[in-house]
Amino acid sequence: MSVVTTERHGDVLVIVSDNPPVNALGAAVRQGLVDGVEEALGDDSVKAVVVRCDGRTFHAGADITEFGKPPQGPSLGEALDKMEAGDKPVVAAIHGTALGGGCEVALACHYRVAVPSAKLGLPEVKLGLIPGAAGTQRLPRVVGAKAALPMVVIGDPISAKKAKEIGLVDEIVGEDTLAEDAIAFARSKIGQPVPRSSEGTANEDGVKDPSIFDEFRQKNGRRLRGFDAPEAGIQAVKAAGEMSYADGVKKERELFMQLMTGTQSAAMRHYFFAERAANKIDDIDPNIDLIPIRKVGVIGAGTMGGGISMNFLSAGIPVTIVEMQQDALDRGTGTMRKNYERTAQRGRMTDEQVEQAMGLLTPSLDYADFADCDLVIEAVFENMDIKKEVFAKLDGIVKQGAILASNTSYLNVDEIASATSRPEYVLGLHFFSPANVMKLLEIVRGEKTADDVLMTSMKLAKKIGKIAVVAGVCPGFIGNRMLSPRQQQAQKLIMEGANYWDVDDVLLDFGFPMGPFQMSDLAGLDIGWHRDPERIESVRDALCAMDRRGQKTGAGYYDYDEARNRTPSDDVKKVIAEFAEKQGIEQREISKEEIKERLLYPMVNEGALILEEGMSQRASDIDVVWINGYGWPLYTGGPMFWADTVGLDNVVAGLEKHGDRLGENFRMSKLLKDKAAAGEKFN
Ligand code: T1G
Repeated sequence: MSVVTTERHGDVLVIVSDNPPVNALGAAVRQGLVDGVEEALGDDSVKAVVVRCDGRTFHAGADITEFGKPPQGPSLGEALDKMEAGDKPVVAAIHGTALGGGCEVALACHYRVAVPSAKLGLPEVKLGLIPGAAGTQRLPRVVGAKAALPMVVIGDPISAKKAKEIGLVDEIVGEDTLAEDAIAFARSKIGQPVPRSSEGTANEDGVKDPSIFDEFRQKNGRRLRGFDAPEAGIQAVKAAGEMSYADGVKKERELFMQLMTGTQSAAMRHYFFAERAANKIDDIDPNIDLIPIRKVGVIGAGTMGGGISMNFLSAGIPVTIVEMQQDALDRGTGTMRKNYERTAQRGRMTDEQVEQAMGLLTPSLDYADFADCDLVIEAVFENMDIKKEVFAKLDGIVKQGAILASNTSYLNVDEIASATSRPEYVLGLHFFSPANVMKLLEIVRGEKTADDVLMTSMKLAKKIGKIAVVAGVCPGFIGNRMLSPRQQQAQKLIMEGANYWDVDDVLLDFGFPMGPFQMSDLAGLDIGWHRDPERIESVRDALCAMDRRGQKTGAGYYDYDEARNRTPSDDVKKVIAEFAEKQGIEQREISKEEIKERLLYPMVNEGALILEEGMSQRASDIDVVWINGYGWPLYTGGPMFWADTVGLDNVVAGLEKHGDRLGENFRMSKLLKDKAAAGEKFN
């Protein structure tokens, strides 16, 4: 059965694609579109054409699984040129998400109609690419360079309403009458000259005011730092105003191919599939019956408890939140309301949505109110005794069959489960702070955690908008366990003479949002400090005693000006040197290359240990954790994909070269060594 068929409705020919799950524009679909257009143009009784899709969405892009393989059948560009060149009106009938190549199909049509819920976008930049089928040349000619820039360079989709406003969509039709409305629209255009996007002139706005391109670069500099595709996107949109259509398409192709053959796009396409693979639990039937989660309980209304609660409230799931003291409870619920109101002020939520969310919250001082919850999450102090006490109490109150979850960031979930009579219903749900913002969720699978409990949690994670990864029970699970060797090396490096600002700069230049010493200054050096200025047992104690407690005191590791710009401090460098001397550590010059290897290679090794111990299902899950939880730069694909691009043999050689500097408890992963020796990769 062909993935593309045609239907006659009087003098209108409808070309229908049905290529689940998202009508990706694979070779068969492209061929089908060409055949459909040729049928329409070759039949005089056909006066107009509609292009539409069955299933959940209009074409959602090129078939990413085809990338990197030899191209087959007609290219999308060829198919679209054929579609646009005819004199019979071609109408795109859009529902779902017309993305990437899908949006380019719509642009090659002479008209576009969409249902109200439809979205249109060019997200190629999120795959390290730019549109490759003339999207960067047609879009500006239809909507102008200014409106095209964010679509091409940021890659977020826009609503059908917004698309109509900027002229990308000609008409919004009935949500349930797309097929017939599109045919009627096409019929209404019979006999009129067809408007071709490639002949549009809206792109002149970028010619009249070329400053829009630099303004766009400035405005988005931070979020685009390190990525190659955004700049290519800007150049392609600019070319649409400066070159003929044909030359602009050539320019786009040249930029596209540079990106397609680059590491960044390979990394970001890896991540696209890695994020989706993380949802899959290899040894559990995906169709297992789930536990209905109608009501959630959260213990603790502090930063974590409040943030965790907001995830469920925003997804329309009622939450009962319990604190020990009324003032702590009031403070917590007040903070949640303030967070929502701030989101509403930014226009990302309406006031009634704020009331709706807060209306689902039941504050309480009594554990008994947890009795009918289907899931209870504790976010209390990170102390095993306290956690076990809480779980034992919950076990006696919460109905049988409910899930009891700990938000612990490194404690042993099996030990916590042992405090209950229902270890099958216990697991870890490790949210990252701020819990209502950070996408990552580590789902910690206890030894006894039941399959339906685990799968329910994974599905629930997606429902509350989290990117979840299953982790095994080990100290720090996946993320924090790999952070630990990096932190240890950072401390060792500065004691051996490395400049602490070089350590930060190496991670900044690699693409992290900031380095460990900047991070400490931001968080405050006095977190967890014993507060006795006479007791100086670490560099941090010394700095706190000097009142250098971080940005909030204007100085920490760095000196800060009123704009919080950081400057390295010789005083701090001296404090570190004195400590090193006291510990008899010989200081030396340390290169940025050595710093980078000693910060990142031990992380890769720890990731390999996690894999060989079965604490993570797959290497790509580790990439998902680090990209979403710790700011590992997306354009390198995550620690394990990055190690593959470095070469595992080079990683092993680097670790062996640094030998005992990696610390006495460093243990080389056998999996890493074996893969390196066999010339294999993690992914
Ligand atoms: N190609 C191949 N498979 C795709 C795909 C695609 N473009 N999009 C989704 N899938 C698979 C996905 O792997 C998953 O598979 C299933 O479909 C459901 O996806 C020439 C070069 C459309 C918003 O970047 O953003 O066009 O896990 O779980 O949450 O200029 O998928 O079930 O086996 O994400 O409802 C540009 C990518 C490509 C859009 C739906 N297009 N897709 O989200 O479902 S480059 C994109 C999405 C391009 C042209 C250039 C989302 C979605 P499985 P899902 P969802």
